[in-house]
Amino acid sequence: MGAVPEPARPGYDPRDLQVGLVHLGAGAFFRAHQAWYTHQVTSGGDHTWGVLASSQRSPAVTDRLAAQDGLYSLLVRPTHGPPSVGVVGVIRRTACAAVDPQPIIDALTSPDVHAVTLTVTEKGYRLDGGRLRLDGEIDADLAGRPPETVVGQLVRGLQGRAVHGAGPIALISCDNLSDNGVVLSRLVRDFAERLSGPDAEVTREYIERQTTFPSTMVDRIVPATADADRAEAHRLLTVRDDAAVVAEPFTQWVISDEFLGPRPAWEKAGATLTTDVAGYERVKLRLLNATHSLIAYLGALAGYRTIADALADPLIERAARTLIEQDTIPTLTAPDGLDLAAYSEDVLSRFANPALGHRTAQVGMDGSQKLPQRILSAVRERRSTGAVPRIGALLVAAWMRFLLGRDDQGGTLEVSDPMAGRLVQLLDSAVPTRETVRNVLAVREVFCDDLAHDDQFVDAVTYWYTALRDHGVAPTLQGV
Ligand code: CS2
Repeated sequence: MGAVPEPARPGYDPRDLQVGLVHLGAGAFFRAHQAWYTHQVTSGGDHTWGVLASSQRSPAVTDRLAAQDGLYSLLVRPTHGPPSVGVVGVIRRTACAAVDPQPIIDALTSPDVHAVTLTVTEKGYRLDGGRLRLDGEIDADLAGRPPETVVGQLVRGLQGRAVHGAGPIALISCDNLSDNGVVLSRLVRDFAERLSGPDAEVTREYIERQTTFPSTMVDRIVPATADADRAEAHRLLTVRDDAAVVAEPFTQWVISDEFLGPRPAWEKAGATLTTDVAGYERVKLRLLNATHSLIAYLGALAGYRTIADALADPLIERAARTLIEQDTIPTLTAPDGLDLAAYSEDVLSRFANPALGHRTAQVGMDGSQKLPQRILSAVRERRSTGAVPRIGALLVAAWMRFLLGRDDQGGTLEVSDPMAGRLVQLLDSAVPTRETVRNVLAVREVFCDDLAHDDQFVDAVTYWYTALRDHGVAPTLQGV
């Protein structure tokens, strides 16, 4: 560290840190969010929260971090004024599950480790209707191979803790899922129930008595790092950083206070420890994430590359505001007296930050995994009062058009979704439009069993889908 210039050093010596946390999913979001909070706690003098950061599939990020002794910089880009940079040193070890999960299991088993945070994205949970999707991968993990699934890795770690008496642990989901802690606890239990062998019972008992699953709401806009960001970090730091991440200034972390053992004092870094995470999570998913997805799909179809450019289009802005006012705010109860209208305004001004360069294609990815918690539960709640959530239907229709991979000018859209193949086949079929829409709404993994049978909702989605296809985004939005 001695030769590294001043701005490129954290205010503590990373070599002093003991590993007390494991993180699964060492992508940009983790480095700009959870690791940043832990960095603040560490800067305050508590050196017991070094992190083992792991990736699931590709070792690209963890290799880059390892080559820099875990150090990386966080570039913060405000709407106005110059960016700032800070160096984070809490990542002390790295591992990639696809290469070798053993270091992750070993760390999970260590008595010095007291919590695990997860940002493995919606699809990393392998959900099927809120339960664990029992497929060949899970079977193989259960049969005892080095675990390749997230839940398999966690349960193997818990098994090690149970056998070695390693003390309690908190497993903290930080993905954009409603009731993410409850979801994770169900998945872990679904896996553990199927364990066999001499440690199975003691593992299940350990899960019941010594494992907690705090739910969380996480919020920070973290676009994929671009070359311009790396160049800016280089300029500010005076050293090159291949693992730099970029974020907006805003950050929020609400955590359910369910810990049986020690935890980092994340509240000293601004996190909120509370008993009402579900209320915050619902507000964030419906007011921020649903609106983000709407802007992303409409924007991409209209030919806008970034969220800020898309939102600068008055027609798209109006659609976003109408979604909030008519379809999502009416489904929400504000936690702790939060002002929902003011919250929504803040969200829109964060989206408008042009310095972030947040791509519509990035927010548009994995729609099949995101729409259920962002908009479909709100759609159901509106339908149960008899209302037809028009802009909610527009969001679903715009996502369907986006999946076909062409914008209004015929340009190619970058589509990435684990269910794209199957959905595009349904969308490309020769049946009448209303049937096409109904067939997509009948995909149970996304829409459950109800929405395809709701004629008014099918009509609403068909209306927007037809308008987007026949006229494009701008003329369609005149009708919002
Ligand atoms: C975005 C989120 O990519 C997306 O789907 O909506 O990553 C969003 O930027 C974060 O949830 C903000 O906290």
